[in-house]
Amino acid sequence: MNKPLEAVIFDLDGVITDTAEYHYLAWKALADQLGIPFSRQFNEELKGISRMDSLEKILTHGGKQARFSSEEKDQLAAKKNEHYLNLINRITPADLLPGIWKFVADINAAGVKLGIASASKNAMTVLEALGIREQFDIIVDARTICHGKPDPEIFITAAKLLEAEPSACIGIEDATAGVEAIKAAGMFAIAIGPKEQFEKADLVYNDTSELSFTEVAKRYRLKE
Ligand code: B16
Ligand code: MG
Repeated sequence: MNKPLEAVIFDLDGVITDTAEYHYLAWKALADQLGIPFSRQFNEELKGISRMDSLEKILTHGGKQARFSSEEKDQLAAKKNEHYLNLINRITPADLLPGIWKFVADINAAGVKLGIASASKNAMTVLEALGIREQFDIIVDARTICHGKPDPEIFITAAKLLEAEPSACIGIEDATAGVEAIKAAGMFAIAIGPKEQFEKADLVYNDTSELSFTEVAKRYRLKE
């Protein structure tokens, strides 16, 4: 039997809202301009990965990593971010993924703490546009950490700020790198997405509409 649950720590993009699609569109536009093939399948490798690491992966994928100076890479990343900011400008509370508002409210009602662990430097803007920022006790984003997912730093930092034991926390992610980070932090991992992609997760749901706090708390409690 596990310790009493102290906190639930959410990834943002792809779990709370579908900004993952906007990241895809913005990277695809940049890759098209650079003449680099960019598929949805390749995009999966970028989920949860920081902006600069994503750019490096795209350039390497296209065999163009040595073509740009570090200033030029900064400009390419800034261009992608400008496009992304234009896309997220249209976000409203209606863009919360199905079931998320109730799931978060049920966690709050149970007296369990809530945190965000997002690799995005735009996390605060997105949470505010969704009208859900106030529901979270703490927000850790890419600006406050040194190592990106799959390093556990972001989840460990979130647990520390919440004054919770990592082993008494649940982390929720839509990215393979994110689930790896949660497990490396010593937490119970819930993945959102296809089961075959998330062998390391403790629980996998196809989409957020399946999240039920009663069920999740039960599965967490029973985990060895
Ligand atoms: P930004 P998450 C991650 O957010 C995204 O999954 C990833 O695709 C993106 O490259 C990264 O944030 C950086 O985002 O360019 O806005 O700083 O899923 O960890 O909430
Ligand atoms: Mg994500």
